Amino acid sequence: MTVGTTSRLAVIGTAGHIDHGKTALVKRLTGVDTDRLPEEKARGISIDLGFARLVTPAGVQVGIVDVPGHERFVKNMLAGVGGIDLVLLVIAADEGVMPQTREHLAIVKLLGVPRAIVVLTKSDLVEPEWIEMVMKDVRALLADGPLAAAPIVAFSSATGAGQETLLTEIDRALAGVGARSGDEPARLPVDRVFTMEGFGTVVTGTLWRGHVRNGDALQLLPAGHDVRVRRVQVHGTTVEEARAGQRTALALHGVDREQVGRGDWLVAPGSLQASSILDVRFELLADHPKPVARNTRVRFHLGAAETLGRLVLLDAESVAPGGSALAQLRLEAPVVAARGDRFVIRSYSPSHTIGGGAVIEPVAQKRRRGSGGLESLAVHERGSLDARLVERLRELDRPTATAVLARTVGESEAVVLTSLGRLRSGGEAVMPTDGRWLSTARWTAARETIGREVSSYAASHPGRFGVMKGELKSGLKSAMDGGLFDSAFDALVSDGTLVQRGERVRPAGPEWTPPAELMTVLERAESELEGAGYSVPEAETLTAKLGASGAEALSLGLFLARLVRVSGEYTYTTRQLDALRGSLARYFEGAEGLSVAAFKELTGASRKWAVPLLEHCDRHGWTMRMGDERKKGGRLA
Ligand SMILES: Nc1nc2c(ncn2[C@@H]2O[C@H](COP(=O)(O)OP(=O)(O)OP(=O)(O)O)[C@@H](O)[C@H]2O)c(=O)[nH]1
Ligand SMILES: [Mg+2]
Repeated sequence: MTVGTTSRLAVIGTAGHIDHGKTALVKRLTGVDTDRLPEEKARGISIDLGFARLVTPAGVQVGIVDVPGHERFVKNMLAGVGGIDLVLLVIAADEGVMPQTREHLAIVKLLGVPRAIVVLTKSDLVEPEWIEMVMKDVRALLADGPLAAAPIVAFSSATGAGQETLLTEIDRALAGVGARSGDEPARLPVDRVFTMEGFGTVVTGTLWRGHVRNGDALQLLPAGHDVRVRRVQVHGTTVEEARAGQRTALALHGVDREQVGRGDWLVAPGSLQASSILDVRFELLADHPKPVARNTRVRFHLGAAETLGRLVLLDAESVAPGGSALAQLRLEAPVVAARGDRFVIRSYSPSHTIGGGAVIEPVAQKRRRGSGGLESLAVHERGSLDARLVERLRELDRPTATAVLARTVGESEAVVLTSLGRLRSGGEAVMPTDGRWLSTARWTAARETIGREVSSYAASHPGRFGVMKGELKSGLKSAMDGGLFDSAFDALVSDGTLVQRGERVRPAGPEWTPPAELMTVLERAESELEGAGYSVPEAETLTAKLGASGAEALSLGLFLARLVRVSGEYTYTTRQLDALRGSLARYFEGAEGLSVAAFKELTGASRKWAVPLLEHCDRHGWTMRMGDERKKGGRLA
């Protein structure tokens, strides 16, 4: 069998009560007995998922997932029906509608399986009038639901009666299956894991989204392992690429058999994030016997995963049968979800399906009841993409990449980018740094806060050009994110609102001139230093001599580059160092090497000053240390 790019592919799942003939039906259609476990053979029932392939008369390559009907294995059934295109709801004509017929039907509806065919099996065991009656029951069961128009086919695995009609109906149903978008990030729920000679760990599942190629890097969630695809199979054939909607087997490099299990996800790296807390819309089944309380222990089913946890209602004390509520799922282990994912909720013990719903926030924070924020959740649930993005930007306190925004609102990057462009034109969003977005409100507030801080510093420190950037940033640490500070600061400087000189920054406006009194003190400092030759006084002595504004004047001198700090202890005037540089240049005109002794002679300073001065000369490339001597440095013109 070859799977060409033009082949049409689809996934079909069975559903229905135990012993109603699902596995016999699959065998009749495909020749494959999907009950392969010894225990399944011994007990004559299906326990786990079974897989088979079928090519329909119209040439559609179909992967069939056969599920168990036993009420104890609904968990396994749930692992198989996610992502299918068509369900065959199997009802034995002799028994009619039974408990798991109802439960499986409820699950299929909760998960939003888009197409169904009802197959009345064992038609050979009953009279035609009886079949008519069962059909009526089925019509009543499906009435008013999304599957009300599903065809009903009488069928017998024993005689083959109805087989042609069934295949015709399958082709008719699958004719409506469009190619799923392959452009989105890949996402595959793992429903089976095994090892294969020569290929190591192999996982299978229905590819929900995107495409997977040989050699692709993927992420295994929730554990977070990085893996590489070393072989791709679709419907049993090795291919270059698997696309959304196909039964896919992937041989993986980078994980052992023990590190992968049913319920895990393979996703495009970075496209989804695991979380134990989700915000959801919860719907209680209409035939549930009683309301569900505010805080209920439940089993959460999404993809092929079952996770225990609590369902906490957010906007109601309880939900009545047929009703719904905003709710938070607080789970005992992280799960991998996307906005809009459909899920199923089962009771904890005894376990049976009670409802389900759709994910609103796949990665949520614990919400306290009555703490508000439900309006925002409502926007995320039902709002337009623009509205949801505005809401998301409002919640984010730093410029955020388009890809991250796309992930958190559960839409493709291209669509999100278009919407952001619209929001920018409308003045609701800004892109302060390339490819990162922020709400206009946060952006304006950040700029104003920085501007205010810079102005107030300048006003209270007239002797300084302005505040140091680092000091400003750390002072605002609790008020704004570091990334936001950097972008807002850069923008303020580049648009001329702030003026930066070195590390200091002040508001634009009249030219800054240092106060005259301070300049006088600085001039006194200069003459103190120059009066001492190269044997300048130590920092503390100098400051003490200058009086109260001594330290301030020295720091002004450094900022104006009239003073230079040579070491922790010694500061010189720029003029002194220029002169030193000149003497060195002249010295090297007549000599190759400079010893410490010669330097002492040149400067008239003792070792205490000579050593830090020489080190300063080394640092500036005026001299170059070679053993005990200095050579002429490259920067000494
Ligand atoms: N006479 C008759 N027997 C059938 C037909 N379909 C299934 N059976 C029998 O019914 C029994 C159960 O069939 P299965 O196909 O295993 O039922 P199932 O729905 O897969 O059961 P689970 O997977 O355990 O839920 C078997 O003994 C089958 O031989 C049919 O069309 N006619
Ligand atoms: Mg079976």
